[in-house]
Amino acid sequence: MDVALVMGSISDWPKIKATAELLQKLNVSFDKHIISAHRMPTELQNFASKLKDEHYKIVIAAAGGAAHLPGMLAANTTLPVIGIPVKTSILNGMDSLLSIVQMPAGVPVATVAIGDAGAKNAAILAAQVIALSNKSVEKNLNEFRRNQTKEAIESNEQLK
Ligand code: RP5
Repeated sequence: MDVALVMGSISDWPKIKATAELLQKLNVSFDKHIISAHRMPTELQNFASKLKDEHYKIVIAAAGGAAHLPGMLAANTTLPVIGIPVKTSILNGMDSLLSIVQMPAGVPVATVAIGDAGAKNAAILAAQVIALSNKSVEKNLNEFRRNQTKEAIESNEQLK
């Protein structure tokens, strides 16, 4: 698998289904895991330390609230980690965003936006990394961009 798509809880899954759908559309290989930073700390460390041996190339990690999952995965691997701040009901995901983005120097997490745009951009960003060494994913990404541009141009029609 190229991408490990990790979430902190099954409650995150509906909010990042768009990530999985877009990875699938771009033909990026991935698998899904639930690993809670707080409820499964030992499992998290074991999982992160084996990622390279299992030939993953990049990690996408989604978490909400005190969202320590992306940062703790990043602390235990040198694979690039993309963090998705899950929108929470109490603080609207600002808690998740600040928990994920404000990493100490030395352990980066590439943090995307809260909500659907972030969920989709995580997949696209991961695909862009994979495309550096995968011509077929590069082709799919170029086609995705072309379609997106075409749809935006065509949306002018709706103003008429
Ligand atoms: C985080 O706590 C998860 O990523 C989730 O967004 C949040 C709430 O988890 P549940 O209580 O719904 O399992 O670890």
